[in-house]
Amino acid sequence: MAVAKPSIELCKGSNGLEKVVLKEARGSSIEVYLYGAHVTSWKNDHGEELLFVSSKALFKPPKGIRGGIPICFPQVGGLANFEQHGFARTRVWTIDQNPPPLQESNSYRASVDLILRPSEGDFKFWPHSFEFRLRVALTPGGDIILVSRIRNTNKDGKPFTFTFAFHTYFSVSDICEVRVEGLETIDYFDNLKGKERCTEQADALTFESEVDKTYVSTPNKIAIIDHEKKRTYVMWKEGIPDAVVWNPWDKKAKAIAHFGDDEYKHMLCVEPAVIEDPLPLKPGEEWTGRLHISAVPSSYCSGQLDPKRVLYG
Ligand code: TA6
Repeated sequence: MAVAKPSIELCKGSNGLEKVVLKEARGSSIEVYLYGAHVTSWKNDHGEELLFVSSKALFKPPKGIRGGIPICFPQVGGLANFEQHGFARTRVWTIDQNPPPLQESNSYRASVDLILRPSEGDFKFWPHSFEFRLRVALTPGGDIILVSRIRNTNKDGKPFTFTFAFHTYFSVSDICEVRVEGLETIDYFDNLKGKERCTEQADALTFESEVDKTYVSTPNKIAIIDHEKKRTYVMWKEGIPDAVVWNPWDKKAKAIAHFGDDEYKHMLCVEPAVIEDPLPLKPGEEWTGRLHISAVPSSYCSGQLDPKRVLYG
């Protein structure tokens, strides 16, 4: 339902978990849970859901929520003493009432700032102090903007390195009718072939089987075209060099927790990430990574809309 002016509301979501709901005047909205600073909904002016969240998603600590935009930090992937994709997505963040000013070229009226600092228990996993600030914003036109700021606050002078991802699950009508533009000719590690390094030969990514690829040093603009819905997601990223493209397909879908067997048909992960070169921070240093996604109508069929115009126009 459209609201007269933007609104920002803290309320209870699934299982009584707290969430912040951002609404814009024309009807678009975003929902972000304090648990994991996890965006679980991004709707356009018509109330259509643009992110995929599994019907089997558990909104219940200590597991992560399957879908939306999980925050992967301090590491992407799995290490022995670590939860898969790090612990940021399974911690309760707090609202940052007084965030440091953020240089922002975009204009928006509805936003919330969240912050995560490690607990005593986290030092077992990762012996470093940090402040992770996440801004979630909704523009008047219905775009979503996420800005991550990670600062090393170690008092012992120790630097640290981290890997990171906005593990974004896009909702698509039919994975077989989806193209991704902007990654052609880019090198990638094929996570299904022992991270073998390859170069993307196709002039656009299309999908007919499981894919799990980490594209490295990618362009900052990537387009995900949902042919059936005539919708293109245009992703701009800054300070985030890599991007993971993942769909589990049918066999892996059955093996994944909190994921419906057929749900792979209606989702695609395109995840802006810092993976190839873990990012070093000395005490006092801060990294900023920005992600801006818009969902635009696209009459892309048999080359009518040239997605390159979307990317480079
Ligand atoms: O980003 C792709 C990936 O690493 C896949 O290999 C798969 O593990 C996926 O993430 C899901 O991870 P999750 O921890 O959310 O189940």
